[in-house]
Amino acid sequence: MATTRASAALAGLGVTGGSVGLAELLTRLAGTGPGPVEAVAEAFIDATPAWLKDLAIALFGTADKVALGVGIVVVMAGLAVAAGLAERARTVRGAVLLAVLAVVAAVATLVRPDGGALATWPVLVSGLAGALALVGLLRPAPLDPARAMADRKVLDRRRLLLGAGAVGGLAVVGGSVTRFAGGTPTAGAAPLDLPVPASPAPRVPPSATLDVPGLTPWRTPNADFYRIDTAFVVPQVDPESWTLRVHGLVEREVVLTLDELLAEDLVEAWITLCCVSNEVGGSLIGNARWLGLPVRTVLERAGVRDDADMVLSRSVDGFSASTPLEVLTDDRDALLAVGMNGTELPPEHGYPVRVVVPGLYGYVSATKWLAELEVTRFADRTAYWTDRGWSPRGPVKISSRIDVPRGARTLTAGEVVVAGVAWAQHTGIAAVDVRIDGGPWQAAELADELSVDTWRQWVYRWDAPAGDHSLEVRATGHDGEVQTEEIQGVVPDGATGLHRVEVVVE
Ligand SMILES: Nc1nc2c(c(=O)[nH]1)N[C@H]1C(S)=C(S)[C@@H](COP(=O)(O)O)O[C@H]1N2
Ligand SMILES: [Mo]
Repeated sequence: MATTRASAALAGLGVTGGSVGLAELLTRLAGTGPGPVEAVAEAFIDATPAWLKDLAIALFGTADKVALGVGIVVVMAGLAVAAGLAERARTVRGAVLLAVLAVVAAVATLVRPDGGALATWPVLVSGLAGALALVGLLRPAPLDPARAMADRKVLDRRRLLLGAGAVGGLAVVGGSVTRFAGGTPTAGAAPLDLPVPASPAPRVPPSATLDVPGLTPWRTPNADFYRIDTAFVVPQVDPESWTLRVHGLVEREVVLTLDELLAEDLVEAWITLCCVSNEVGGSLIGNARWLGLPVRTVLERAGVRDDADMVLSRSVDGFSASTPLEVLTDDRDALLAVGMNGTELPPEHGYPVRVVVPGLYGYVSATKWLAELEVTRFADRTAYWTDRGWSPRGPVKISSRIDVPRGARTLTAGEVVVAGVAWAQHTGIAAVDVRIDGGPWQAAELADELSVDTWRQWVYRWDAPAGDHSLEVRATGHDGEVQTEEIQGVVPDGATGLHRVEVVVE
């Protein structure tokens, strides 16, 4: 009895799913490093050039990882079906395809910063098992009628294998779906005994916030803080064994444990962090109260040599950021942060220690899951995103956003409250203006400025006549810089242009 195409496809799916499931299970049991799914996803992310990252974030926003997860499942399912069909067409052909996939996953595991040669055996063993199972399952039935009895046994064995494979496949799909749908695991972030700051952040006076419904809150709660990173699975860092190594162009290497860091005089500061991939009017920005040790303290201790002009911060998962030395040694609150809004860092925001630097986009400063600071030179080292087409330096560009009214709304004629936020980190916002239908710029009212490192809320009360209208906003910094109208995309160093909202007034 020849196998039908449908059951060959099913066998491919079952065997592939089962062997991925086995590899994940063995990896977890052995504790050797990343599983194959994570390794392949992260290798894919690492191969992502600026335009593709840009597209993924534009299409999926902070759900980019869910999209990648779904994409991987779909591609794997396609390859699994192909392996089943190939095996049916010709014995061993599908098995070779599975073996090649296993080798690809093994290479991805090999090159991961948390992987290595030892971490590859689960995927290789499972790949081999899958390949053998596929051959066994789809082996053509013998033509010899004298072996009818044996045939029955073969069929039973096939059914058994198919069942096992299908269960494995379901387990993988189920596990993946719950993982992607449930977001990232938050286990493992042991609460830290955060000290009282030696230099506390200022209290936020009521005058620093505006009471406008729909306006973004001045302080972004941790749970609402945007998340952007290359980690398909959130790195779990053990606070007990965590160290920061400061090396490179220094007089003496410094190694700091978490206890040592927490015993220092810590500084608390309000800092607005934003992503270079934030489109004009976008939401990849948040404001939090960070607690940490000034980066300059550890740099002073290490003794930076005169020929250095950059610090490359590296994470445990292979990300890196190039930060100009001068912004880490001047008097701004560039922090090795351990606290965010009064608690330890959430796992997805870099637990236990990350960098936060006022005035720079995250990709050149805000390394999460920090592992080391290499004091170096822009001429000698390049950072993660620089290697993928982004600028080596990324000072934040002055910008502003309209939060209310939201676009495409129908409003009632009369007073309409227009409000939003504006930012120019480490320069500060001096003025915000609003323009209706391309007319003259009109001054908006500003909430008080708590720090030049944070965004500022603004409001403009508009006497709205009936009709279709466009609202635009523009910010001016304390240095006199006026937000440009010139439109530029996010690559290579941040978007420019004005945020515009279209409304209908009746
Ligand atoms: N380890 C690591 N740190 C990282 C990144 C990353 O991919 N890996 N992304 C950076 C980027 S591009 C930004 S915008 C900020 C975002 O920080 P958040 O996720 O806490 O908002 O983290 C930065 N730090
Ligand atoms: Mo970013």
